[in-house]
Amino acid sequence: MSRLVVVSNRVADPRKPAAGGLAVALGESLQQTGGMWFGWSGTIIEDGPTGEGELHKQQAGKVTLATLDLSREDHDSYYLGYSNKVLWPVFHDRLDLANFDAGFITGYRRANQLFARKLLPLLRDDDIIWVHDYHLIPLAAELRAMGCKQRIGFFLHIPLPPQIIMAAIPQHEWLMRSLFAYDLIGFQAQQDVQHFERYVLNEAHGQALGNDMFRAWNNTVRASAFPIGIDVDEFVALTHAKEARDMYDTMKKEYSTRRLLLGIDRLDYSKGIPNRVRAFRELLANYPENRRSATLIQIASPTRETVDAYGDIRRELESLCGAINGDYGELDWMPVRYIHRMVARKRVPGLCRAAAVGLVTPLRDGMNLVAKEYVAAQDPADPGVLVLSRFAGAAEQLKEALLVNPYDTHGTAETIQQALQMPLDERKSRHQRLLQRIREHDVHWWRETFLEALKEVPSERS
Ligand code: ADQ
Repeated sequence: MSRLVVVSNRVADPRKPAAGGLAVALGESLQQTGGMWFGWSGTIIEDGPTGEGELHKQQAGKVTLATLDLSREDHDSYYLGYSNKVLWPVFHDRLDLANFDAGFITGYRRANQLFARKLLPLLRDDDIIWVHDYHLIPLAAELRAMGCKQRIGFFLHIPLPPQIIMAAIPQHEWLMRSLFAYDLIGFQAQQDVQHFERYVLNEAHGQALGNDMFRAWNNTVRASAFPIGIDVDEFVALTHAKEARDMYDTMKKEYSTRRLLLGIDRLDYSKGIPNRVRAFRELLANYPENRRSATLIQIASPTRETVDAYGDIRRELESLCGAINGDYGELDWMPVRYIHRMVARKRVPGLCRAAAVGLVTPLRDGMNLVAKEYVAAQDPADPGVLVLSRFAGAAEQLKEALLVNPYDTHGTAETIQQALQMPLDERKSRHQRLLQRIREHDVHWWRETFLEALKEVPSERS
């Protein structure tokens, strides 16, 4: 059996239970065949030379963790710069937030070359390599330039933007050409594959060969949708464990006469949190029966705080929540509880189960796992309702959720009201179908289907 090599910006120790669903899924796969997980160590060397970084190797059961330090300059231009000030905003359709500083692309290339140079000597001939996410788009091209012939797959966790938005990135052609150094590209949604196809046909003047095979720049690649899922069994088990039950009991007691609406996100501008809060304000304004009753709990964990756009979204949200609480709050009721912190993973299912409405309303999202976690945590006998943005990848699958356009404040408020009033029978039948869908396409399905496809895709190199 060939060895699996996973490459991602960050590396997690698969033996540690706290790591999230994705880390568990990849770790599990690595444990099965024995494997290697390669990425940045998380350490930044102040004044370190650019394009250099010490390699650390550590054994975690059957898995080798191989990690690299990065110099401050490489980290800031590759990670904070090109990854998070160019690729993240543009791939989420936010050209207005992109900063095309010329130094960023230099650092991004340099860091990817460094990754390739350090990874190459660790590889065996029959390894299967699986690269993750936008930080590492050019990694296969760099490896190929150094003679690497192994199969390499790539999974993009965020959306691929439409051709016309992609084309705004000064290096768009180089990025797309780099993707053709892989054997298989996995996207979250069918829509991403369509965006890829449009780009290949219209911008690269390539061909769609059928069966998800594409040809451009003298290379052929397969590009398909592999929607990521959660570990449903693990999440259901977590829901019944003590921490989650305690959380559920506390919430039910505290809000015994009230209806809870819940949002859990990283505090990222792509998640549409201010739009959600505005829709909630409209709900209170238009349907006064919800005052003193419906309560929005918004948990937003800090993320990428050194990037300016993240400070701006934080200030916007704080002022919005303050204004609603000022306008509608009573001595014994605050409409919004905004918590700028991470909730312990084991408590998340309890919170989800206590909420009558799950609000997952990103302006753009590759998939969104919270939507699936919310469904998994519900009591099938009395489930809550998922309100889901049509712009999340998850909307292609979760058709029984109430889909909204998060830019449409009025429409979203109307849909929240519909969710709050939905009869039990309808809630149950929608939930049953949703649960079935997330079970059919769980994280194990995602990993196995991707790796199977990577092994089978015709490759011109090996
Ligand atoms: P993210 O943008 O991080 O991931 P998401 O899919 O929602 O988004 O996953 C977040 C995970 O972190 C979930 O498991 C959630 O429970 C947890 N989480 C988020 N905020 C939290 C908080 N405040 N407290 C505790 N836990 C919190 C990227 C893409 C997504 C894609 C995933 C996986 O942007 O579209 O679904 O990768 O591919």
